Amino acid sequence: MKITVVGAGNVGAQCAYRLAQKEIAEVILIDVVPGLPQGKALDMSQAGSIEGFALKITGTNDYEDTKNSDVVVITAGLARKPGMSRDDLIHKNAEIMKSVLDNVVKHSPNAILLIVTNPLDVMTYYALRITKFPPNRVLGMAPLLDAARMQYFIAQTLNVSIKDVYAEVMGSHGDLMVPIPRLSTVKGKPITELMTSEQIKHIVNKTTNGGAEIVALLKTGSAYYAPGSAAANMAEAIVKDKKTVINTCCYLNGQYGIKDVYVGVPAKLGKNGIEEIVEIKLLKEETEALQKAAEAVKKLCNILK
Ligand code: TXD
Repeated sequence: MKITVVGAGNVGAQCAYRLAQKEIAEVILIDVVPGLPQGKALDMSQAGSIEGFALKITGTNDYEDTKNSDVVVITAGLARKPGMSRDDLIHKNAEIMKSVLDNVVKHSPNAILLIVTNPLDVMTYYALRITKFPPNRVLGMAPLLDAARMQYFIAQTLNVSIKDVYAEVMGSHGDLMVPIPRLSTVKGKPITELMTSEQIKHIVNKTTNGGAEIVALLKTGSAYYAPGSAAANMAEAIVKDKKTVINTCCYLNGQYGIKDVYVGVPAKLGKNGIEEIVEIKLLKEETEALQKAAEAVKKLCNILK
């Protein structure tokens, strides 16, 4: 198995490093900057001696080396600066995505694409249009990260282990994210039974602004440890054919009353990419929030037409 990570910046490098530690596939790290992926790949390979993994990691600027990849994770693109929304990145990142995708289609026509570049839902849709791959082979990473953030805030508020917390987060990766407290639990108990509505409101707010909080603190660049780990976990689910349900940015074609757009929903991931979109029974207001997010993504996608 071969996994290519496009973009050897913060998220791409963390993703490649986590993949190497998992020892599930050969890893290729590619970037436009000469030396950057080569240097990072060398550094990671040498860490193998300390961390106890032995796996081929290649850094390159040449797509020839990515040939016949099974999974391609795309992190190439600009990251947000303080005060910027994810949507502000749309034109520049679409341009970068276009050049990356042309190369990926040429060298790995059967790959499953895992998009990470922002604005996530729009870029994933754009990738589907450019590559003309079937929708099960084009998916995006964000809801898993958003759920991890919500899990962290719940664990902090209740003073419990993050490992005991499950958070349900759907919708788009932005202001119209749809965290669902009713379906978020600590060892099976909904958080709606464990905290006040004020606390829940605060957690929902913190989750929606989770990325911006880190951007403001870092001042240069955006989050990358959790995003890189999330992308690696999803790639692992695909390569190992795990059939595990992970909230994923998926192409919907009627599910949840939404058509021809990408938003985050639970999906079963395996060797064919998205193997099933899981439809959870939502309350009317939850469905409406999801549909509102989908409408907003659609409007942004139209900018790129
Ligand atoms: O949840 C999510 N989906 C996200 C998305 C979470 C965190 C970050 N998110 C987005 O990922 C972020 O808004 C950016 O759009 C991407 C990458 O973020 P990262 O923090 O890794 O940005 P860097 O460190 O600037 O790295 C980007 C790299 C950099 O090394 C560039 O040289 C490279 O992308 N780049 C390219 N590589 C290959 N091919 C082309 N054309 C190219 N252009 C730039």
